[in-house]
Amino acid sequence: MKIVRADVIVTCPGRNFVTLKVVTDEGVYGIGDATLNGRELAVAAYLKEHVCPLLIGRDPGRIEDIWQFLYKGAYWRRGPVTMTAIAAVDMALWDILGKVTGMPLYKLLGGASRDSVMVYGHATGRDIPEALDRYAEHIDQGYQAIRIQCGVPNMRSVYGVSKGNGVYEPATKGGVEEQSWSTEKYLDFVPKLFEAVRDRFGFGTHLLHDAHHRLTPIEAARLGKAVEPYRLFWIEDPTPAENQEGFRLIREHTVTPIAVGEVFNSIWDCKQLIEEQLIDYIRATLTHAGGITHLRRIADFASLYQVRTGCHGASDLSPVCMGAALHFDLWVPNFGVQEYMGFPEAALEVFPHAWQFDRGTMHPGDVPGHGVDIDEALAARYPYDPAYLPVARLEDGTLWNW
Ligand code: CS2
Ligand code: MG
Repeated sequence: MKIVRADVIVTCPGRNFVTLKVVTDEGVYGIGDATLNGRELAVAAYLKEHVCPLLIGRDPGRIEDIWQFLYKGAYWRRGPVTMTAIAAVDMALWDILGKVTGMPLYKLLGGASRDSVMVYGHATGRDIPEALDRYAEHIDQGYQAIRIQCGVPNMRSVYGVSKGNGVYEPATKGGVEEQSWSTEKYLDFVPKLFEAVRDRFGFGTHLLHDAHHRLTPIEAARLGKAVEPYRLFWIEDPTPAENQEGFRLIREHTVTPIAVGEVFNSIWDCKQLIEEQLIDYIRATLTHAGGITHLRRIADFASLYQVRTGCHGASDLSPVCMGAALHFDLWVPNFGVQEYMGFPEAALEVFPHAWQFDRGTMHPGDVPGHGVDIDEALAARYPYDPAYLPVARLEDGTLWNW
């Protein structure tokens, strides 16, 4: 079997997605997600100009060799664009292998380690009452794990709160939105949010929260310590993780669990965090961390240190990633939780999928491969529509971490 075509499909059914389709001489094809929110065309060009031509004629079954060829062969290793492009190829090749063998991806990896995958939903509100109402709705839908994000009094804008009733989407069209941020106002407020959740709903659900890189290590330590009575499942991205040893300071002060990694693209971004057990969950994804071939290396390394997976699953990772991630989650022995933000209706139509949602858990289905396809004719009706992630500024104007 040989690869005869590799096409990059850019579409915007409710939001932008980039998909790679790899076609073999026997007509079998596989698809992979190559979406990098706000930098979609960089990955599309990397694939079109520098990767797809090098795939033609290769045996799609040599997944590992192609991964190593694209990683080492680039010379300029790592980085979100390179690793997202490699991930898309990898996902497509594993999809082909499943179709050729007639096996769902999770069985190719080693079979199911659980019956279904626990996912967490997103309760957001402009204030505590509204956020609590959304939290209640998620409990009614059967979610066992719920992330809560809320507006902060006297702060003009805030991370993670849906602008309407639809799926949370941070990227904005027509330019870069400038949001403001005050750590002081946030740290004064957010413990009250968690107290309100526990007062109204008790401790029967896993409570998650995303600090989205906004704090310094000592501020993160202060927050972790302050919220220990509310027993969070995790605080996510408490501080930027370029300086992995900074997390030692957080660990010295608090037992609140930490999740990091959605912006990571290789094992090197999290090696110290894992081997020093500075985190409890690794959030790296199939799409941005080199696909199944690399993410399972990260997960296996993490399992040596009792660090569990908590894959990123925002709506800006495509339904292709969602489907493949559910296979990965069903297999991976050190599974923690899977994020599930949902998708615009148009996206679910462009990407037919086998996965099922059932009261806070999901299953990838048992069709061969990862179980997600792309309707190219429908995708062509949604042209790329440039959109950028916001930036955050402190109230004195300093450019901060969004
Ligand atoms: C967030 C994301 O889901 C999360 O944990 O951090 O919504 C993130 O802001 C987006 O994926 C960025 O594109
Ligand atoms: Mg996050």
